[in-house]
Amino acid sequence: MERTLVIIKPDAVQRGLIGEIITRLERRGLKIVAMKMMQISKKLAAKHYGVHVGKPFYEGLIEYITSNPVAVMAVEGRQAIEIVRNTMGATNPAQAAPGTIRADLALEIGRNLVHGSDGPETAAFELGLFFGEDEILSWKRDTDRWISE
Ligand code: DAT
Ligand code: MG
Repeated sequence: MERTLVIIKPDAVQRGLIGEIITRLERRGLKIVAMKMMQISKKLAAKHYGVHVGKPFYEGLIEYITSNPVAVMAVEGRQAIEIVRNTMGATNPAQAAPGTIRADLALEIGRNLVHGSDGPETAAFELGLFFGEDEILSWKRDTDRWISE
């Protein structure tokens, strides 16, 4: 089964949307295999957003993501990476499809509530940044057989 990293960003935590976002992911059938609250350090943020170094929004992005607590999760499911990205919607909420988290709950690209890894290599890298091996649980859910063939 595929695993991906989800970050419920500081704006979502401040706005009381942790439950709403988790609910949307859970209701699709994704399984949470790790979860914690944390405040991201500058060092961790720089690693996580390393691909964006030098872009005009980089400094603001680091400031924002480290400013307040976030909730981070590892979620698992068939095609979890793509499913999470599609549930989140496009990076800019103004362009996100209605029904997605970013379209339904956000207005601006710099306050887009949620992060999801964008590919298998990124997912493995990002999960490794945020979770130790022993923090990610392999557990059997009784509804699994009703969600996956
Ligand atoms: P995503 O979060 O959808 O994977 P990304 O990896 O391209 O998007 O960018 C990471 C975050 O950086 C994104 O969630 C919001 C911010 N960002 C990206 N492009 C931006 C821009 N043009 N202006 C302001 N913030 C931007
Ligand atoms: Mg990205």
